[in-house]
Amino acid sequence: MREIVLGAAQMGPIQRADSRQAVVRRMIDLLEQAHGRGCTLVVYPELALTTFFPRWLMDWAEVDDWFEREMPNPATAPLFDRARALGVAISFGYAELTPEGRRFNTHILTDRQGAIVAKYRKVHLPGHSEHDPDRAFQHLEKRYFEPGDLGFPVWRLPADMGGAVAGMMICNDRRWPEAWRVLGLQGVELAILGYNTPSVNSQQGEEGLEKRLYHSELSVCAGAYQNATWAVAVAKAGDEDGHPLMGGSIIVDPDGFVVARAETEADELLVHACDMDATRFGKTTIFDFARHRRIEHYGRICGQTAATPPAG
Ligand code: CDV
Repeated sequence: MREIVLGAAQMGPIQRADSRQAVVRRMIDLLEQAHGRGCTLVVYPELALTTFFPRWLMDWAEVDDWFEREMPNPATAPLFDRARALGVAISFGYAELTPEGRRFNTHILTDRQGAIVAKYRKVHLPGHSEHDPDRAFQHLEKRYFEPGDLGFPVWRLPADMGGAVAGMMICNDRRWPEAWRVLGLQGVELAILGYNTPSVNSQQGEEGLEKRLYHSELSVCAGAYQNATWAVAVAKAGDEDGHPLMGGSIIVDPDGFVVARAETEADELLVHACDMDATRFGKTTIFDFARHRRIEHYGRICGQTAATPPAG
């Protein structure tokens, strides 16, 4: 058995005025709970260190305060130190400002010795880049971030993490089967994902929380099943300065079943022992890609963006 005892560390809301230090203390609390329950990897949400700031239209001078220039840094070092001391790998999202001045929505993964072994930059940025008066609230990810430039890589984790093949996505990526399949084509066994999803659709207020939770879960369960991979999807949830984010964090098995689900919109830990060998059956039967994929018919997937229905 190649096992990862996986902790999904859902986080409750982070207010605009909360310091990184206060947030890191909460992350360390979750880490210690996870260690107490035997976890070898703990996954935190997208933009785990701050409020979901893309809801605010800000002066550029203020924007960079929400970004990290290095990782780890003085605010996050205590989390890395504690994770290293406990022998627990961690994965979390943050806003990255590169030395060249580029801004990305980023997620990293460490090994159990606290070294960063993997970095992903969000590819599918939702929202808009200018103030949109028709929305109930703003979602300015296209303003503050560039689309990720690293693609969807996977990484072979060390033996003390089951030698698992891990990949990462961030939030909106989970709704795109292309992202899952690119990971699937590299043999992914654990798909790691964090999210900040408003409880309300800014363009369709009547949509309702139930439908939004369903779409999130549907996407993750389908992606896991169709690529025969474990998946973990971790929310930042609750009311951030009057803006509600949904919970619904889940761990999903390679058959697409939810094996653990959050019940609150607060800091909450889910734990499940994930056997990476449980991915083998799906990968060698119905989703044996080498035998069954028909790439001669998939050209449109990479050849066009917009749908082109026939004239009529
Ligand atoms: N942070 C996100 O990417 N949120 C989106 C919003 C736009 C719904 C999501 O897909 O959940």
